[in-house]
Amino acid sequence: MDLEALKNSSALHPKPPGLALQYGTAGFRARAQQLDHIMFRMGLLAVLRSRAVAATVGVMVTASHNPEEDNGVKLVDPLGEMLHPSWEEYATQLANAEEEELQSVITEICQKAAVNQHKDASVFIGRDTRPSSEQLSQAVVDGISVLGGQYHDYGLVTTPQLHYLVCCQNTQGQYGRATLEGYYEKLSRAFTELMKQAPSSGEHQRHLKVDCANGIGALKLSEMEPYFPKEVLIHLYNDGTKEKLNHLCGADFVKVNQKAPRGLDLKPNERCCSFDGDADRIVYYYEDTSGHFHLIDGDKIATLISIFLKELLAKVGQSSALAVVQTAYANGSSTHYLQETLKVPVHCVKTGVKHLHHKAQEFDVGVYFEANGHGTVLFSKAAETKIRQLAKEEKDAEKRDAAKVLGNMIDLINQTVGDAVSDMLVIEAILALKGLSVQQWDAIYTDLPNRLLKVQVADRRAVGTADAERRAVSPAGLQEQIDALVKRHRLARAFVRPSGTEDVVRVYAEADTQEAADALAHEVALAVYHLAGGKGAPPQPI
Ligand code: G16
Repeated sequence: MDLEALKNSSALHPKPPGLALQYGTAGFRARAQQLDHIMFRMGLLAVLRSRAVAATVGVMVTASHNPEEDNGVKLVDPLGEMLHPSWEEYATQLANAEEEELQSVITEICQKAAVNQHKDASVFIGRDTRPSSEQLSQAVVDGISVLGGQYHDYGLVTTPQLHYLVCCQNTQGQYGRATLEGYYEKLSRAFTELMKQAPSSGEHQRHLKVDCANGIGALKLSEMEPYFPKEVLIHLYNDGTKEKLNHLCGADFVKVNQKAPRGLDLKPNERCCSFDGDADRIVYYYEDTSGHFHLIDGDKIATLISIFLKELLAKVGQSSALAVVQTAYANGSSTHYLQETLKVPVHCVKTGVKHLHHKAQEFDVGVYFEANGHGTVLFSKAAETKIRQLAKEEKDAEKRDAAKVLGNMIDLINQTVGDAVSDMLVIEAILALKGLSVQQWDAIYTDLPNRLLKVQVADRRAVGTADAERRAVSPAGLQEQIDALVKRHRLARAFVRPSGTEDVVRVYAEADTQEAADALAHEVALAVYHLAGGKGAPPQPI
């Protein structure tokens, strides 16, 4: 380590005095102007991580669903997973070290994590379309360079594309080619194969309206369009040419507000979807002829995929292979349908795809989705090998065909992380293959009415949780109040948790009617406000 060079380079990316940030649900998030030193230091950390694992790692500059003024950084591990939790602590330590401590913190991390400073380091970099992203990714480059790491800057990419590229690089091309063209070709080849099997539904052309949140999804979908089969027509809205990123649009806006995004002209019964700012989440929706908005969120996506995979797995003799992973936000009706009707085991883990991904790895086929539309499917090596073998060698035509469809599904799904583009194509293929309309999909079960709220408090860490975030353990008395409030409503459930991406406490409530869900959410929000040091005006009734 060239200490003089480190000192000089770090001085160009100074840490604002007193600022302390935490590696949260998906990396660091804050106002863009607070992040220059964080980016430089995450460049440093990426080099250390790459040396520790002797592989390429990724750094994605994005704040995903947050407002355009924010930015953030997510680190990607060698197989495209989120950064290993044991390194999140190092990330926080490095981010918050004062200038004079920087070198000793690096040395300490190297000792604790057995990093050989003389090894090669390789980092892939990507960024979203925020105005601040280009400069911040230059700070990442500075951090990588000063520690002698090599980097490849892919520039504007979706977060899942960067995860994919890192995985391809470290599997020597087994997962695919580490280029955007390789990504487009792999996904579109599998999608085209699947669409060839779809019974003609009378709908010769399949139209889908996509709200791109004024983000990177628009750019990348346009690049991919030439690869799509010609009967699939994707219409892009909110492509970033007119409005601000995530402003009144995008998957998070649609999910939280349960209404259509601005900038997309919604016609009755048309199938539409929204991506988030870095295209790793997707939700579907439509408006019926009476103008009623129907949200089809991550839970319904998980359900559709599970139904489809379960049928195919039964055909190839692997019916017990499937499990679903959700979080506390999963609608009670979805969990009930999956467990009681579909008879699939369901597991609940803490918010954050890293937790869902980890749990899903325990199964032969692990479907995981957060209600907010972030998710994917993981196939174990053993399951994939068996499926590929059946697709090639099986004599029974029905079994062989089912294995072929599963094989194409494996190629179409981005197993490294939730991917709005890949998930969209998976859903479009399933709807076409099963001959299902968006209304029929929506009708598989009826969501319990629910409400999500945010409460501003002085320090969100005042709220502590347990049992996969379903119970509050602090501040004292909060859980007792929630329990008492829940008892006043039918089919009710509520929980609170500190956000890991925004400076708020989140409140979720569901009940038998929308009025009851709204009232319960408001009552719980007030309890949080009073017991956890609420800031500003108290939460207002909905
Ligand atoms: C990130 C995480 C998701 C999480 C979301 C909200 O999404 O990747 O797993 O659900 O933040 O987290 P929180 O409720 O802690 O703020 P994204 O799409 O913003 O990167």
